[in-house]
Amino acid sequence: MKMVIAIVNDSDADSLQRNLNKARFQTTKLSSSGGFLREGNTTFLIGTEAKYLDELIEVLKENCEHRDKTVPSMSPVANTLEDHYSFPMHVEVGGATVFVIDVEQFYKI
Ligand code: 2BA
Repeated sequence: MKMVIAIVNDSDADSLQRNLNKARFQTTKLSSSGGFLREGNTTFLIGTEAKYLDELIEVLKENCEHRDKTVPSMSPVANTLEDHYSFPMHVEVGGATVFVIDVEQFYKI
């Protein structure tokens, strides 16, 4: 069994959850925020049998868009990072940041 941790843009979270459910993946959705931009994002925990992993990755690819973000020079994020970066700064966020972990044991008690 695998545990997939997927960090996605808030704007993609609802349609992703709908399509994961439609494909019969069980999910837990957590509110999270990125350490760099300090904006809200959404983290999905998805436990699945290893044989369904490719299908799951496809659903993530289909539902998570890449987005360009600009960190303006007046942003609080910029103010805390200005020693190391020049602003305004462009970063590409997502589609999804995905970690796949082997599950040693799984219980529903
Ligand atoms: P944030 O930490 O807010 O990062 C947003 C985007 O800013 C990142 O997009 C990346 O393009 C850029 N970025 C992050 N750290 C940077 C740095 N030190 N210097 C320059 N640019 C930087 P993504 O890579 O697509 O990440 C989207 C979100 O996924 C992240 O939001 C974070 O919440 C999560 N994430 C990404 N990699 C991670 C990792 N290795 N471990 C834990 N969470 C991660």
